[in-house]
Amino acid sequence: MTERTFAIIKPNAVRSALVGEILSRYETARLRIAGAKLLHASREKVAGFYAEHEGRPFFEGLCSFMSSGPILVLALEGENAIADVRALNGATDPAKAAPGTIRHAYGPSMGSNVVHSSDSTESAAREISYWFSPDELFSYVQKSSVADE
Ligand code: IDP
Ligand code: MG
Repeated sequence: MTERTFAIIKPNAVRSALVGEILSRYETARLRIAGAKLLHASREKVAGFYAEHEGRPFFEGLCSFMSSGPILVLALEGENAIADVRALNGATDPAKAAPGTIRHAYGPSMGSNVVHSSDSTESAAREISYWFSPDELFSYVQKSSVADE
């Protein structure tokens, strides 16, 4: 089923010049970039995004880290996009992430694990609308080679 999911390239990955590498992995997996914005979120904006984790021991550190610099927020569209982006990103703890995943390749620790992605249909819908307005989202056909147009 064609669906959209939400992803973030976290501040340490932006600072480490990994934006191109990570976007390339998503595009190579036939995911289409439906929305993309570089922004520096406030602590309050991040806290609202991660509201489900409020009260957990890592919450304050997570909010500080995620508001420490620019992030790239993404809406990604494709067949099974939600599960596929979770699989490409890998397990939350980079030490447990499977070889070949983004977190395995680049994640230094659980707290700064390079990328985020939605874990369900419901969270994908909530997260996309939390960061994007409808006029910032686009659908188009992805070609397997560069179109002569
Ligand atoms: P997910 O990003 O794989 O969906 P969640 O459990 O939703 O993982 O946690 C959100 C984020 O909070 C994680 O990506 C990670 O950066 C951070 N986090 C989760 N658990 C821990 C922890 O035990 N220590 C430090 N950071 C954590
Ligand atoms: Mg999560």
